[in-house]
Amino acid sequence: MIVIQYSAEVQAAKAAGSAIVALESTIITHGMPFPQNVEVAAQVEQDIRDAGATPATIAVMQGVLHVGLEPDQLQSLGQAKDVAKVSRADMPACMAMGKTGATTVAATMIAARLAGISVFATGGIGGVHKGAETSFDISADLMELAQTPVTVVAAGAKAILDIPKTLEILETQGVPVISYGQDSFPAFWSSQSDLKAPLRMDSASDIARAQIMRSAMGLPGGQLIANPIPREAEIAAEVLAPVIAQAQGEADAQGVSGKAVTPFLLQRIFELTEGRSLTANIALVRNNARLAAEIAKEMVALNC
Ligand code: PSU
Ligand code: MN
Repeated sequence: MIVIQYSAEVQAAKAAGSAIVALESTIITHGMPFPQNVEVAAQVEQDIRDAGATPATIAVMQGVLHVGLEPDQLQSLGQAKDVAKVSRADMPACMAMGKTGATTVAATMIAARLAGISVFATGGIGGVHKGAETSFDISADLMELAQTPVTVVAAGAKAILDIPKTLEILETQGVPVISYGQDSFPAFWSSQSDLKAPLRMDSASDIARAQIMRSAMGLPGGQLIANPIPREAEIAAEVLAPVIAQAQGEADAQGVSGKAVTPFLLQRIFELTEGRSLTANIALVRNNARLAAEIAKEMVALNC
């Protein structure tokens, strides 16, 4: 039997049937350095509360699936060393063996579904890595979107990924990819890319209706909402391209592979941009949290 440990506020929100937004924990343990990781995680939770919803940060701690972390739990996770990064393949093993693991987008979606939460905010999703034609490195996040009914709000996908191939896999898997408020698919640190998103929506209520329609038609899976970074926080694609190329070159030269690739690239880009990438990352996660809260409130309104 799965024991889910809810935080006090998530427990109360579930009892009241009010809006809840799931948050992942890999971004805390592998995506940002301490202490900014804990500060940002707490800030993002507060943004969701300020928008009228309840945050549920998800992680496995000593084998227990936590949906919503108390402040001291968030602190200890943010400082813990050698926390595993758990995705669909490793989450059950992590729980069965009583270990601690930070959840990726895929694992967070699985936990959200188990907890009855249908909206989730993050920074960027995993995708198809550059060179995937030889490495076969394609994130399990993409297949999760095809099978687990959770709407995921992200700022598009990072330019460390092969974005055209990422969009192709999502299309093949039947995942709706919806840009919010613009035609182009946003590129994480930059609000625009030269790729058009397959779908565009301009309101949280349309996004909520589309997810509900998908489920009503018996189609499994969620939706990817690509929410552009606020203009004032973006970094131009031309500035980032050489930085990404350098980080990718170092990863290849050092033989970094598998699940270590994304954290390695993020860390190197942080260093090479002297922290600017992190400032942008924080702005876009907060922006995604606010939109996710609006979608979650619309879902509650439509479902009753
Ligand atoms: N992309 C980011 N920041 C992140 C991640 C992805 O811009 O922190 C994390 C997310 O948790 C995502 C995971 O689900 O990396 C994808 O890892 P992989 O490519 O190994 O599936
Ligand atoms: Mn991978």
